[in-house]
Amino acid sequence: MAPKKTAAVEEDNAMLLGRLGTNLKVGIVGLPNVGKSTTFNVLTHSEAPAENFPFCTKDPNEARVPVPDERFDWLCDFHKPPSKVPAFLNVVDIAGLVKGAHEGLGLGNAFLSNIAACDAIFHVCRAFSDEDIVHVEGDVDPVRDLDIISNELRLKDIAALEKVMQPLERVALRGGDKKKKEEYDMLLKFKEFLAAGNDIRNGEWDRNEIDVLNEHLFLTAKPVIYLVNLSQKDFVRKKNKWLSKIKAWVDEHEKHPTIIPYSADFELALALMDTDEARAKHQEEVGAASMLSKIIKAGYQALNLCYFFTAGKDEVKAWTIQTGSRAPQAAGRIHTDFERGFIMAEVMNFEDFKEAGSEAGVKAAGKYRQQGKTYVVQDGDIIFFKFNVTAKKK
Ligand SMILES: Nc1nc2c(ncn2[C@@H]2O[C@H](COP(=O)(O)OP(=O)(O)OP(=O)(O)O)[C@@H](O)[C@H]2O)c(=O)[nH]1
Ligand SMILES: [Mg+2]
Repeated sequence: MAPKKTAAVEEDNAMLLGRLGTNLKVGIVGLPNVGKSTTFNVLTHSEAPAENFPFCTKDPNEARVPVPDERFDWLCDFHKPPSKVPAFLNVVDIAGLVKGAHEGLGLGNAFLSNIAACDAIFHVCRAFSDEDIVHVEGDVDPVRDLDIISNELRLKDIAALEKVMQPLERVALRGGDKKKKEEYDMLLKFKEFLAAGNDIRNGEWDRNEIDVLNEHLFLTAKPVIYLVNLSQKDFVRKKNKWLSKIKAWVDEHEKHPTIIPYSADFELALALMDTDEARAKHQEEVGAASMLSKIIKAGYQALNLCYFFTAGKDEVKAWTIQTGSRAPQAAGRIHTDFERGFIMAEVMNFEDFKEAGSEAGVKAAGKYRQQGKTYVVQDGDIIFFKFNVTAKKK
């Protein structure tokens, strides 16, 4: 059962675009045959089909991947518990999108509904040249491809808006119903914003507008991380003729631009090696490092998620919460009783714990804190909750 939100948290989250919750997903989106499934496989250690033909993926593949965290590893090493539970990122591999998808071309609308079910997007864009790998547009041009994908998503949002505006239109134009007119005008504002080539996530919206946007969860409201798929060679030498053009495109289009250059091929080569030692040796020899951790962490952050730890000799666990959650809501992730009967959170900062080497040491240093209901939990806090189980249900 989803934990009840406290009024304070609802207030804090009121200005955020997107679904609330902790079970959120990132979808891998891009043209057909650009390396989406290969990326999905290396990210999640899966074996989804990733063959050299467009529309190899039809139905979405979904998997979860542990979020790499040195603090978590350190805590596990320290406590050596039998149970170790990291945080997870849910990733969905989606079918390729082509020009005209919003009108049903390619795999069209089914595919777009798979994106709608995600909360953020890894936009994979092909910047590797390989004569043998079919490109649906005939040649490699990632900037053109970025335009194609972002246009499709916008056109789909415009079509969705038109659908909700249609029944309101007559009422709005007659002007009798003030509320309906206001709603219509707001939707029209969104539509004009999109039609001018902007994505919803990059707009400045007030509280009322965000409420309405969150009723519709438009595709272009989802945060996007641009993953630029390079050849192994270009990735290793950190050079590719498209990179600066891609960066310019993303900087021009995004309020918070995030681009991660990587090579699906390089990651696959690493994945196929037998041991961690072999992987480490290869990375050192070629002078390039795997980007998977960075990609996973960026995806997790784009979902506006973070985690706190509970740590002891039985278990070390990372508990996913929405960034900005307060202590009772975080407690509710563990058990609803913890939220209902919340008394206080005893909190240690990870670095303080690492430095002191024990709870007693943190206490002696005066850094063991007792926090109340309004405390905003920080990423990586180590928490012990005190609660009263006899508290009445509200
Ligand atoms: N040379 C090279 N080939 C790659 C790279 N990434 C993927 N490929 C190849 O490109 C082909 C398509 O890869 P997929 O991962 O199936 O691509 P996709 O985007 O999931 O394709 P669809 O599901 O058809 O949309 C496969 O033959 C991959 O081996 C890369 O970085 N370099
Ligand atoms: Mg695929």
